[in-house]
Amino acid sequence: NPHLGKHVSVIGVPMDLGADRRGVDMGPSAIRCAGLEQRLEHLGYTVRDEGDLIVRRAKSYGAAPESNLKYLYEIVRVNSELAEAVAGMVDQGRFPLVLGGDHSIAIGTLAGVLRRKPSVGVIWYDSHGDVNTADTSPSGNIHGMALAAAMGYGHPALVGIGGGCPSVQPEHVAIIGARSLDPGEQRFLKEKGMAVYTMHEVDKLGIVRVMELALERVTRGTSGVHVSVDLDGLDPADAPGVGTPVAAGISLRESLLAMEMLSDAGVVTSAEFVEVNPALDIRNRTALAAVELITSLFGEKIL
Ligand code: HAR
Ligand code: MN
Ligand code: MN
Ligand code: MN
Repeated sequence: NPHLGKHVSVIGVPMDLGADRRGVDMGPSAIRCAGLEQRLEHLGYTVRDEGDLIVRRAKSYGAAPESNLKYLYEIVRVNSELAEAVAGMVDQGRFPLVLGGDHSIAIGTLAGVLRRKPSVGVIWYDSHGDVNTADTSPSGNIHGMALAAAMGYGHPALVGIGGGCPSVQPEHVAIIGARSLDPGEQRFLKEKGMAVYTMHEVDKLGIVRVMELALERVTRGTSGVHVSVDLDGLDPADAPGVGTPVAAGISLRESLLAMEMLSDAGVVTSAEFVEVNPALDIRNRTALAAVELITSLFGEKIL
């Protein structure tokens, strides 16, 4: 898989403030524990583990007295560091592989990527849309606002992460697996004309057709594709260790096929795997699923 390059940089972001729920901060450790580095090396990649960013996790940190956004300023600080780190990896010709942590870290990953590739396509694999803003969010949890922020919508501190980098364009995004969208999110998605492959489309068309359509969408007019996998996109039977499970999701089998199709397309330039919560998991099953998805994305073949 020459498109991915031979060199991968792994960075962990033990962030749980965006979910306002403990445990998801252990995600990077659980994914490493599940054998990530060895599996990638076995595929012929040179892996550099850049370690974890530091997240100051205390009730008092990062509160935003002027809004309902929980832990806003600590989330902004960590994501700014992440954007810096990811941009550096791109500069060095290394593939950025980001391990979460809650999904709020996608803001930093995408800011870093966008600074170097101003028109990147985005696959958002998730049971949620994550297109809330402070005005529409029912929870104030920033992980439910990550995609909107990356597109330039929401609190200026979130939108400004990465120092005025370009925004993700609505026509360059494909959301896959959606089955829990808030009313404000439904309005946002329709208004922006976004490509949302909900479970209705996954069931009706099948994952193969959905991935073909999604790939068409994210590769037209873009110079690379970022793959953002929220493990709650999978069915809770296959990925029980997530903070906000939603029933009737995409199976692990379908998800592996989706990753294989992304790999075969040869367009993926960065990726992140988020929302693994070992405190809620069963024998690290969700982290193991994440590693299987990652190796499939990196071109692993059965035969
Ligand atoms: N839509 C809800 C909110 O914004 C729940 C979103 C949270 N869950 C996630 N995101 N894991 O994908 O509060
Ligand atoms: Mn998400
Ligand atoms: Mn989700
Ligand atoms: Mn364009």
